[in-house]
Amino acid sequence: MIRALLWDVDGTLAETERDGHLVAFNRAFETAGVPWRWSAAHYGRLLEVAGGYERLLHELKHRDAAPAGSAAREGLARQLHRLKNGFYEDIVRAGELPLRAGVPELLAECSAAGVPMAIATTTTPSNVAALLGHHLGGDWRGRFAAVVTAAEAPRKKPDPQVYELALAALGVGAREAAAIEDAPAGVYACRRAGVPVIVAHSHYFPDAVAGARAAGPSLGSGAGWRPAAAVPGTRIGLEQIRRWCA
Ligand code: XBP
Repeated sequence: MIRALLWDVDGTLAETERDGHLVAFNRAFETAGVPWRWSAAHYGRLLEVAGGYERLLHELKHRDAAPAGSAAREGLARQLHRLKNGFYEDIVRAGELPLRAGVPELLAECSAAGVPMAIATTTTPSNVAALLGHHLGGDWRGRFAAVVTAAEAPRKKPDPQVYELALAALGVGAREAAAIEDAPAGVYACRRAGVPVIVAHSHYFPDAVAGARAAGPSLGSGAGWRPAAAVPGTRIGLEQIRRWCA
């Protein structure tokens, strides 16, 4: 029986990669006087590298215009990442990153039913605080029994660390929780932690991922899911998630 729900953040709660991080990275490049910008397609490929700082370092290693020494590259990546996270917060506060369809309803359903929830993301904690503070208000933390981010789980997905820490904080076994994810790395992390996972595809991750209990286009619709949603209703709710995970 599923007793707790674990939430990924980027791509799952909101389309943060396409509409948030990518835009913010490009603003950071401009501000720092870096002579390149990332296209939406190039960023999609870069998402194979987990972590914004790591993504920047990867890019710097492959750009002729980047500093030659590793210490200089790391310094520039740190500066750009700090700038990017500041711009990301600006974008959130400007209301440009709405929660995805079905997310507010499922959050409210869990709270009303007394089902504890955790955030399980390897993004920077300030990004999580900005997004959830904007949408859920100043007491957003109180809605979650645990919040695990890159600060607590430095080994990024697909490493299972973030899910293992979330389960430990909640005090539930892996099979007593369900995770909501969008990306293959998140699904692998869940599988390695033994957590059943439901995938709501996002802009950058539209394809099926092996090992998910169910996958579909949006928590806001019962249509297009595999296996098909069986609980009547216009969105994916707890009862449906429990059936998929049973
Ligand atoms: C998403 C990530 C993050 C974000 C950028 O992690 O890989 O790196 O793309 O955020 P998750 P940072 O799927 O666990 O939410 O720049 O803070 O790393």
